Amino acid sequence: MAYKVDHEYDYLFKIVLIGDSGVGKSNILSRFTRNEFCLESKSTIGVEFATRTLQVEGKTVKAQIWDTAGQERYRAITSAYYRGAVGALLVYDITKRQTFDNVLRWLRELRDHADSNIVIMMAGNKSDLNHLRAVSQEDAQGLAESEGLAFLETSALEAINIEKAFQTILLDIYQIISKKALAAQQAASSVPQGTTINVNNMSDSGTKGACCSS
Ligand SMILES: Nc1nc2c(ncn2[C@@H]2O[C@H](COP(=O)(O)OP(=O)(O)O)[C@@H](O)[C@H]2O)c(=O)[nH]1
Ligand SMILES: [Mg+2]
Repeated sequence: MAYKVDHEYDYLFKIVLIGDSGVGKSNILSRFTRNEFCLESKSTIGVEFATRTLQVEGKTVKAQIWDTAGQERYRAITSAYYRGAVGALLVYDITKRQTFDNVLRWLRELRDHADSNIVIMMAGNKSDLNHLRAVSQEDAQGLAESEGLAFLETSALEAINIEKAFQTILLDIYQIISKKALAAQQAASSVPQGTTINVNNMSDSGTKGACCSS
């Protein structure tokens, strides 16, 4: 979802939270949108998404961040969850190796269900529990590089890098979108006004008459 509207905000970006159950997705969301943290583990928070409006490169951007509501436990995330998402925060727990090993599974899930241009940030959460660390920064950095992901370690508990993680995703999305808008503008202005483009002449394309009649 990347709509441009007139009031309230310039852009609305849908971002999805993914990763194994218990890694801290819901607390990352509550930290970012309400500056709250909850030590008790509640599998289902119940909200589908929460929003926060912030400035990105002088534009007002409304981030609409979707939480799984516990569905990841049952591998029951539906494609509706991913539909229209322009960003993803893929979270693992630095104290649980299995949650890091599953990052590749979540990436496959994204490739199957989400837009191929989706901006992905991998977050190694619970960085406050360094004494229990089971995933090194080097391993994570290596995976991020080979998969072309941005990467940060975060702590929802201590509010470390939560802002930065979302700011980075939103900035990347904004830059992709403004580049696209610029390219579209340039393409439009490079066609002299009043020129007729006859689609039916493009007979080799295999799309003759598919969308236009002359
Ligand atoms: N120490 C620590 N615990 C965290 C952090 N983030 C979440 N937790 C705890 O991890 C558990 C699971 O968090 P939750 O947000 O429900 O994970 P979710 O299943 O991915 O949504 C809860 O007990 C949280 O309090 C963090 O950054 N540091
Ligand atoms: Mg949750």
